[in-house]
Amino acid sequence: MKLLVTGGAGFIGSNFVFLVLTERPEWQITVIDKLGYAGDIETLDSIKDKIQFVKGDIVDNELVDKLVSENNIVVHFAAESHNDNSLTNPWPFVESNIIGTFNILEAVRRHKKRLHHISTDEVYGDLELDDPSKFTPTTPYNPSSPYSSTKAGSDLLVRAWVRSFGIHATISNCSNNYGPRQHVEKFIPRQITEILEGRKPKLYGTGENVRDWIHVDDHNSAVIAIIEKGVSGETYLIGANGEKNNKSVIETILKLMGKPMDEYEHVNDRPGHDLRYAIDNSKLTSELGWKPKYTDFEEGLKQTIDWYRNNASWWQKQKSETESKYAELGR
Ligand code: NAD
Ligand code: TDX
Repeated sequence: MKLLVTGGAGFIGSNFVFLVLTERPEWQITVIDKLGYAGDIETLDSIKDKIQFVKGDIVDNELVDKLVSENNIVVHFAAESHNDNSLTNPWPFVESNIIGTFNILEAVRRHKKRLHHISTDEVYGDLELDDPSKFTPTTPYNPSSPYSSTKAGSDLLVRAWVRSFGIHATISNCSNNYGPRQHVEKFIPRQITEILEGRKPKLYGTGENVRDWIHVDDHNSAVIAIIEKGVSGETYLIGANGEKNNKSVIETILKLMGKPMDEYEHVNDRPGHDLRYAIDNSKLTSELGWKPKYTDFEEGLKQTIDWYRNNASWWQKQKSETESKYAELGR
């Protein structure tokens, strides 16, 4: 099995590479990553002899064509991934998420390779807090932000290439990931590193917004299951029944870090802020027999906090630029 992993120097892609090297050591991995602000080559330093790394942009059609032709399956993580950034500067999202995915699809079609496309539950829009339903693979698309709409666009391209050109592709839409090596712009690492730097966590709006948290290794073990057992043309929703509101997540982080649970600030809300996401994972569990390992959120958070405590040199490079961007937005 020869895998081309796009975005493998980012959060989920790098954790995927580490997991595959442990669980499927016989698979060969080539990573393509443009090493944008969220990609860090140092993340892959300890495994650099076990993979091939190519610094490059998926918008570069010729490079994508060559790399796809040399591998059997593309596992496509590369994307601009942060909602807040998409609200200040949407163009890179259109470029990487839509044009980049188009290039990959065309190369997969030309060379008759397989694609697994990584996407998000945000393509479905949001749910009311008291809505008993969850997102399923047939929920209509209704994205809210430039980020989620470009991810929705990329999913629809994949579906069209399956139907019109018969390419061999699967899609997964996962809920919010947490774990080691996540950029400090994201909610959980931002709060952990604010506390480690002696400042208070920052809660958008009232904090009643709900996210369905899953450990990154559980997301990636589901991706391995889909690569091995998934049916071409199908969409799989990945989630681990981890619904929590943002206020309670901040309180738990404060508690685990030995701080008073009310020691956080309310900051400006995100425009168009989605209220709630929730995944029905029954297709994945029943058809592919997948189960999450991290069923205790506090335990997973504790390990994540320890990782940030022990790896300050990894995240400190990102921190001041990220916080200056937030300061301009009053967030
Ligand atoms: P990330 O921002 O940490 O990493 C993205 C990586 O892609 C970076 O290394 C970046 O340099 C690279 N990249 C971006 N544009 C590129 C381009 N044009 N060419 C080459 N490389 C490029 O993001 P992440 O959180 O690891 O997300 C990975 C994927 O998972 C994305 O597709 C995202 O939509 C999806 N996803 C994320 C979550 C989450 O909670 N973070 C949940 C569900 C789905
Ligand atoms: O400082 C903060 N305070 C805060 O209250 C930040 C950074 C966020 N928030 C809130 C906004 C969201 O309700 O926390 C929640 C999570 O925020 P993000 O980490 O920015 O994630 P979200 O917008 O939910 O999107 C994430 O999950 C789905 C990923 O960034 C996406 O790539 C993925 O598709």
